[in-house]
Amino acid sequence: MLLRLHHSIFSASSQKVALALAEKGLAHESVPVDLQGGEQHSPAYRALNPRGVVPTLIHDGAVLIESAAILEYLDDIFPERPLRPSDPVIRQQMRAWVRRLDDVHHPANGMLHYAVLGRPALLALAPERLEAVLQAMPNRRDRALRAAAARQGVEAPEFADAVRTQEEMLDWIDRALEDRPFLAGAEISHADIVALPYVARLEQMGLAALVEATRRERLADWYRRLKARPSWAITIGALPQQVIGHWQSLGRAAWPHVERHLRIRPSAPATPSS
Ligand SMILES: N[C@@H](CCC(=O)N[C@@H](CS)C(=O)NCC(=O)O)C(=O)O
Repeated sequence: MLLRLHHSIFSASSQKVALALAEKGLAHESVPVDLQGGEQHSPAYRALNPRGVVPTLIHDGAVLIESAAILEYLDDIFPERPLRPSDPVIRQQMRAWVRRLDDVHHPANGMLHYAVLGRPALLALAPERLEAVLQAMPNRRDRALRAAAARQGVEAPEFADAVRTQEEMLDWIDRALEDRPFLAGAEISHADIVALPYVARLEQMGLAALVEATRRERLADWYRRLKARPSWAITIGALPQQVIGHWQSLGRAAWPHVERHLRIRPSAPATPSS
């Protein structure tokens, strides 16, 4: 059994698969893909993943793409330590969560990331190089969002939408936890694993107050419990502190632009917790 994960430690989609592998106790080989250097568009990588995105998991030679589908595959092939509820209704609810997070919140997370954290590097590129970076992205929606992040940053209408969308995600999570400890029932499942990287990214961007100081107490408790698991420590929790510190200072500078789009303003100042 050989599992090889082509990924970036900074990518939310990669983190989902890394978290699932960790929760299931599956050893794997790690192959970093340099997203900033454009390695995702190299012919060798695009032969594995035609959309030029991470992650890609290789299992005994089979090439697996799309993080949500990879999570399903891992539970099909390695049923020990299941990450899917056995009740068909709750399992359906879990899949609805995953779909919503992927379709709606993933692009919003990317918009926030690139408008606040990735923009300085994009603007440092010569205009022709920036254009080439954008044109290399085969998916039109991804390309349009990246262009808006680069050209208008926090002033882009897509940025305001993304802030509201991620705030809505926090509300949805908080509400779902009213009668259950995890998003799809009594145990951790794909739903929690897919949501966690997006909540973590808000904190890593110095926006922890959105999670901690808005009286979304069930959300804050869920987040604390997930961060206490060993799977966190070896994935999202292992990101270099130097990078997180840099992200938090960029996030602090962007805070006024985030705050003005919020429905519920945090009750405490947006001090980052590291
Ligand atoms: N639906 C895909 C989305 C993958 C995705 O968007 N990956 C991002 C990182 S989180 C990426 O590789 N972006 C490439 C780029 O920035 O050019 C999945 O879940 O696997």
